Amino acid sequence: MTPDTEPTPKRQRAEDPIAPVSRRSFLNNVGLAGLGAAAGAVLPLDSGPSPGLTSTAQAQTATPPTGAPQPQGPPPFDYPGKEKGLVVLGERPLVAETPEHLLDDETTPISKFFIRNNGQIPEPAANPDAWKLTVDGEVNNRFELTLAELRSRFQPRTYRMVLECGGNGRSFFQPQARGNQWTNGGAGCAEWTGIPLAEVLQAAGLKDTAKYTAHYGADPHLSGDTTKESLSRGMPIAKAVEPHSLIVYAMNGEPLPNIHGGPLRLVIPGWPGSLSHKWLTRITIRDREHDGQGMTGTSYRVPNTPMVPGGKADEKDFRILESMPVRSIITAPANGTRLPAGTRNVAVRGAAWAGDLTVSRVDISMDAGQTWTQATLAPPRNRYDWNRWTATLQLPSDGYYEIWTRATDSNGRMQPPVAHNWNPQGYGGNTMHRVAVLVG
Ligand SMILES: Nc1nc2c(c(=O)[nH]1)N[C@H]1C(S)=C(S)[C@@H](COP(=O)(O)O)O[C@H]1N2
Ligand SMILES: [Mo]
Repeated sequence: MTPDTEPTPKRQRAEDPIAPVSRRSFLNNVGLAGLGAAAGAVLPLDSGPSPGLTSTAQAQTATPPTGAPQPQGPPPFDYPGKEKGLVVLGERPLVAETPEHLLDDETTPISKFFIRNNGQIPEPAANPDAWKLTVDGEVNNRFELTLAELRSRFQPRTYRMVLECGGNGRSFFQPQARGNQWTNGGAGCAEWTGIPLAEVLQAAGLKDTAKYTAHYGADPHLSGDTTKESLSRGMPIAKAVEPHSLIVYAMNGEPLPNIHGGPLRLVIPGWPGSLSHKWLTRITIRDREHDGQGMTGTSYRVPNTPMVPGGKADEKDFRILESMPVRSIITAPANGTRLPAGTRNVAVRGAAWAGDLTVSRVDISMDAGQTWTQATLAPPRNRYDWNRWTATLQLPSDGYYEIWTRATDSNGRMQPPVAHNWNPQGYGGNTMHRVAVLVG
């Protein structure tokens, strides 16, 4: 099995009575449960959601009529140090996403940060300082450094940067794409402290033949087969030597937690999270593109020529997914919020980011995109930080509203209303995010 290709169980979320439809809707399940509890009886129910643009209210078919048992919210996530509100997308390997409303902090706390594993979670290192990293392949001086040596030989940097799973937004594709059904919560923005990979590669001395990296870590394959890698991805040298590509040992000022790859991981911002190798033990420099677990077939690849949704993939026409597409999320109000009658001004907050690019603007709408209000962007702290944004919406009356957000990147590309460029493993699903609110 290749990463992100694990067969998708029909119902990955126990609380999701009409999984295929509601997962593809714009609702996240927490919000859905919230509306169900707060306002289910007054929301219109529609049994025939149209493909593509399903209105948030139609997605409420998940809510049985009054009198029938109301759907329960997702079972609380039970993992040491993690918020109960994270939503489990898979238990083996452990994958959990952060509902958009839990991404309301400027810096995502560790307790709310999403989790994505392809293999088993290794035991925490007994002696983190003695953790060894090997750099070999197309280098003049193959070397092995402990974490303690790494810290003493090189000068650390701290940047706040978005880490985003390559499959973030996958659940918005129709027909359903293979893999974990992320809504928008396969992303977070933490402060990462580490050593620029460029400096370590410079110390190793890249040969003229150096073209591509290959990453290896200590997490056992899900099957327990020691000859197999859970994941082994790589990138062109040009990306590896960007100043923000870090070998990280601290997250939000704390030693990197085991679940996030501690004691040592890569953080390669802007590109699929799978490059940010956890439990990092070895970087091999290659003279050609890497062919490890997650590099071939349709894994982390998108078609050059738009294909028929659900059709057969011609793998020869696929290229490696590099920079992630522009995305914005509404982090407040939470989906399903009920506001007091008479509320006319609604403060809306969120975040936006754009892979290697920057965000040029964010607009929000409360009338299904007929009119848009431009949000105010806070400047990012550093490259690859997200933009926090705020806006105030004026509502003409009480009633049911959907708030939509769309960001535009520095190349003028805007988030589409529907997931675009379907591909078998559902990369690049960056539809506008929508939340439902009820006033009165
Ligand atoms: N060793 C190892 N590193 C890994 C993975 C993995 O399965 N094994 N998953 C990758 C993927 S697909 C993502 S999106 C990120 C998730 O990082 P997080 O769990 O710290 O949020 O880690 C990446 N690094
Ligand atoms: Mo990922």
